[in-house]
Amino acid sequence: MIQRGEPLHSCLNGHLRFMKNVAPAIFPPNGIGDTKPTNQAVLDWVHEIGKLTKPENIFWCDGSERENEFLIAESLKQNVLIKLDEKKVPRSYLHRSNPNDVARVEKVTFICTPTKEEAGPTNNWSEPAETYSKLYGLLNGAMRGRTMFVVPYIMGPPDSPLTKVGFEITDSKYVVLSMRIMTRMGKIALDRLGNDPKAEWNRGVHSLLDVDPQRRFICHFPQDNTIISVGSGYGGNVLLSKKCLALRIGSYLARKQGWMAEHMLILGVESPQGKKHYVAAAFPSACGKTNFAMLIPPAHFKGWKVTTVGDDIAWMEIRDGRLFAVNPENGYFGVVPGTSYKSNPNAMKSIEHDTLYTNVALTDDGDVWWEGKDGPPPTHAIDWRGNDWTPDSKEKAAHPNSRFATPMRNNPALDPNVEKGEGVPISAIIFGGRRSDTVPLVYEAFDWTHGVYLGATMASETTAAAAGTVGKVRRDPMAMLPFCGYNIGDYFRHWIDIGKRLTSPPLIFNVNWFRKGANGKFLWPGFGENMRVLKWILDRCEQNGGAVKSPVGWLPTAHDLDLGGLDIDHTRVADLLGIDHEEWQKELAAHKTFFDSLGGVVPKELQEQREQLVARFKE
Ligand code: OXD
Ligand code: MN
Repeated sequence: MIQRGEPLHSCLNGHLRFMKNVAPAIFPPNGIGDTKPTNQAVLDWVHEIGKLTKPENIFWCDGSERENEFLIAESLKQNVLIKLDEKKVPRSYLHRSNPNDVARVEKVTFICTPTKEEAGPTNNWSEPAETYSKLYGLLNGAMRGRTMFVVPYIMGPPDSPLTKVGFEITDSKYVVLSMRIMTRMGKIALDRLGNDPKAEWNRGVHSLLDVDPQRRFICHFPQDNTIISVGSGYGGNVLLSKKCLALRIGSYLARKQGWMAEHMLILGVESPQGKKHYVAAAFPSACGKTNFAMLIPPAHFKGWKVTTVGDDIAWMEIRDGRLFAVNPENGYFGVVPGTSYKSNPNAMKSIEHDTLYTNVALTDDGDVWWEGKDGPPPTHAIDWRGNDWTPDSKEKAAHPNSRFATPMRNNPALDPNVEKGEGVPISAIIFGGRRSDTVPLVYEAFDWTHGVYLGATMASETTAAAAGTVGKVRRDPMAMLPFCGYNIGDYFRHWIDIGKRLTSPPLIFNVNWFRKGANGKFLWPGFGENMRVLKWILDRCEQNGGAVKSPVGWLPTAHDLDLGGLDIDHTRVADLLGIDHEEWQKELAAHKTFFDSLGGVVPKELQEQREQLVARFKE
C-alpha cells in the first residue's frame, strides 16, 4: 500500500520497474476484438498466418475508443505500459523496449526481390523463397499463448488517390496502440478495401518472438506487397505502416505507378500578406525534420506562419505539371531528447497529453523526463532501462533514440489542408544533412537534374536512430539510403524521369544547419532561426531573392538573407556560406568514391553532373 507522502520511487522496486514486451493472451468481452473483415483474401491470409503462428486467440481491431480503452487497461495490467500522472500528462503512457532493441537495425533489414540486382547495391538482399521459408520457420508456433491482433489501416488521407490499405498482424499490444496513433486505423480501412479479393493491399506480419537480436529480421517482399518483421519491438522495425510500407514498399510501388514516396517532411509557410507556399524537405533520421516541420518564426518575422503537413514521409504525385504531396501518416513518432520549449514548442504542446512514450525516464511524481527538457533535471528518476537515476549517474536517463508517438491532431501548428486528398502543391524541395564542415548553410541547384545530383550525393553524420556508430559521415541519397525498396540507380532514374514530366518543377535546395566553426561550435543557431533560410528559399521561388553563382550552385550572400534581429557577426555568416576549395576537393573525391561503390548503376546524367561540378571548380 502506498502511504501518502511516500515518494513514488520507493514503490517502484516492484512491478513498475519490470516492463514486459512479450505478454500472454488477453480475452476481450463480447463486442471488442470481433470486427472481422469481409474481404476473402484478407480472411484467407489471416487464417494462414494463424495456422502457422498458433495464437491463443485472434483479436480483430476496429480502431474504436472502446477497443483502445480495453487494450490500454490490459497493457497496464500486464506491465506493457506504465500510466503517467493524469494531471501532468493526461491520457499518456510509458513503454520500455528491451535494451537490446532500441533502434532500427539496418543490417538485418532485407529487400527480397527475385534478383539481387533489383534490390541494388545499397540494400541487403535475400532470396524470396528461402527467406519466406526461414521466416515461416521462426514464426511456427511463435504466438502460442499470445493474442494475435489484426490491425487494418490506411496510409494517406481518406480521399487521396495515393492512399493505400494495409493489414498488420502482430502479437504486441504496444504495436496496436502505436498504430492507432500513427495511422488511420480500423473500420475506415475495411470500408476502403471492400470485398474485391484482387484489390491492392499490404500484408504485414510482425511477431516479437523472444526479442532476441539473433532472431531479428525485417524483410520486404515488394513484388508480393508483403512485409515480415520478427524479433523486435522497436517502432521503426515494427510499425509496419511507416518505414516498411510508406517508404520501402511505397517507393517500389511509386516507381511502378509513377509517383514518389520520400523520406520528407512537408510544411506550409504563409506570409503576412497571406501568400502561401509548401515545401518538402529530406533530412536523414534524427536530423531535425520534426523541428523544421513545426518551426515557429522568430519575432523579426512578425505575421509569418509555418504549419505542418507531415514530419517524416511525403507521398507525391504529378498534377497539372506540378508536384502535389500528402502525408500518409496520422501521427508523429519523434525523437524525444533535445525537445524543449526552446527547441520546439509545438512538439512540446503536442506531447503534453495523449502520448505514448518509449524509453524516456520516469520521475518520482509520474512525469516523464529526458536530456534537454526545459528546467532542472529531477533529483531522482527511473531511467529508460528501469534503473535508479540521479543527475550524478553516468548513464543517460532517456535513451538517445527514445520516442514519442502522438496524434498529429495534437499539433497546434497542424496545416488546415492535411486531410486534402489532392495534397498540397510543392514549391521547393530541400535536401539536408548533418555536416560539421564543407557544406554551406544553403544553396540552390541550377536545375532539376542538378537538384537530383544534390540529393544523390547528400551525406550526413549518423545518429542514434539506427543501431551502429554515431557521428560517422555516410552518403545517404535523398535521406533514403535505409528506405529505398529497390535499386538505387533505378531510384535516381525515377527522379530524373519525374523531372521530365513536370512543367513547373519545385526548385531544389541543399541546407546544412550543423556547420561548425574552428572552435568546434555550431555556426548557425538553427531551430526557429531556420526561418531566415526558408524565407530566402521562398524569395527564390518567387524570383525575387538575390544569389551569386558558385561552383556548387546559387548561393545567397549575407545581404540576401534576412538576418534582422539576429545577433550574428559577418565573419560567422561568411563562414556559414563559404566554399572551402580544399574541403570541396575531398567532397568531390567522396562523390566519386560513392558513385563508384554503386557499381555502374548511376545514370549517366548524374555522372555528367559530377563532371560538370568538377569542371566548375576549375573555372
Ligand atoms: C524515423 C527514422 O523513425 O527515420 O523516422 O528512423
Ligand atoms: Mn524518419
